[in-house]
Amino acid sequence: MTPEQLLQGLLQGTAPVQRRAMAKAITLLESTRADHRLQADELLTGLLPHTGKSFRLGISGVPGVGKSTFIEALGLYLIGQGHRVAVLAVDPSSTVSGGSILGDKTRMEHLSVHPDAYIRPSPSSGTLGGVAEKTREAMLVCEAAGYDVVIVETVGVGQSETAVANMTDMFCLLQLPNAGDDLQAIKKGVMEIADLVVINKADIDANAAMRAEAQITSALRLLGMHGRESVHPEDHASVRPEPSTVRPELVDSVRPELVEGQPGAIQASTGSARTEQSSARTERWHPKVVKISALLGQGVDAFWAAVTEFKALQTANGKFALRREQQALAWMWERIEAGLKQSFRTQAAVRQLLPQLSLQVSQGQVAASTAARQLLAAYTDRFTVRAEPVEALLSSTTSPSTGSGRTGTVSSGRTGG
Ligand SMILES: Nc1nc2c(ncn2[C@@H]2O[C@H](COP(=O)(O)OP(=O)(O)O)[C@@H](O)[C@H]2O)c(=O)[nH]1
Ligand SMILES: [Mg+2]
Repeated sequence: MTPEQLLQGLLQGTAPVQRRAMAKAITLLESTRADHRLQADELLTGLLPHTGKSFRLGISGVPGVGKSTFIEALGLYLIGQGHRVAVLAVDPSSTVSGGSILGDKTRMEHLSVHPDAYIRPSPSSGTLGGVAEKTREAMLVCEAAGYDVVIVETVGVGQSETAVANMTDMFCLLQLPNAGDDLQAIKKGVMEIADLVVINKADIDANAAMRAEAQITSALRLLGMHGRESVHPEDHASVRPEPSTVRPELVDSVRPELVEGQPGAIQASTGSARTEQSSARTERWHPKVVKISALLGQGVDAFWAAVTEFKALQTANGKFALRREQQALAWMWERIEAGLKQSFRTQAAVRQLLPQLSLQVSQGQVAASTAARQLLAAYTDRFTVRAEPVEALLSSTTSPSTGSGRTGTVSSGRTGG
């Protein structure tokens, strides 16, 4: 199918045609072949005007916390309310584990076969950045096909929570009502990026759930109090590190509402998800805590009420659109940086220089910054016409910029770049 045919299938196809088109479109987007990538970009450009109308909900939590059980309950609840629900996953470890969602389809027994639900496992290869990119693009496919709630699930692997928070409108953290579970989340910096903390399995021990609620509520208040001074997101939009290296203190470069946390403000949200929102227009969202039992389907309505409240508030104060704008720009830069790094590492002159310079740097013979400058000069030289052979770079530390563009010569004998 051509990108045009895929697009038609997505937008106008009958239900079975649309499902097939979605699967094909996502497979095309996940392909790493260069010719596929061109078609994929054509498809994305065609899709874009039809995207953005869904609510993007991130859900994270340790294995066993009840994500799949909860998504089953929530998905069916939302379908009951007339929504169409897509479930995607970001799991960079799924190559090993075989994919989180696929194995979990048994826990999403009814949702996975429901005509108004679409469930897709995590792309099964690549770095976190690559996996997140594919999921983000799959999200656009789902939106174009008319799914108005897109749930992105992640198990906490590396920085996958941050990646999911940075591609969704709201990020929810599922917690067990155990003492200590919250500490893990705080240590990992995940609590900080949660818009809503959900205590699951409240049915097992109501008292434990209540204690967890109190603990997490005060933890959220502390995180708010110790929030860093306001950093304007635009400052970071162009210098975002790769997700794998994002430091917790930078994660809310797209989360201004969390940076400006004020002491005490969180109290308004303690316990109940349904708080007054009298001055919504100027108010900021303060992360809340809700207790549920995914297994018994209890508290799903309260959860969704909190989500609805969040969405209304964020829309009224302008943060909803702002967050998406910043996500799109941050995403662009993240991909540019990843692309540049890849291009740099595979460039012939760089590959030629890298082993020796790495050795020299590790042995203290060449300063790291000098080596970096030389490598960058060798890399940028490909864009200019030079006459000198690149070997000159190795012997010269004074004028690296006079290196060579004759990478064809120097890379002979080194193929596969
Ligand atoms: N008692 C109780 N058990 C639950 C609840 N939610 C999930 N479970 C159970 O916890 C286990 C792990 O759930 P699952 O949804 O697979 O967790 P995931 O790994 O986060 O996707 C399963 O045995 C579920 O039946 C709950 O609210 N109460
Ligand atoms: Mg699961």
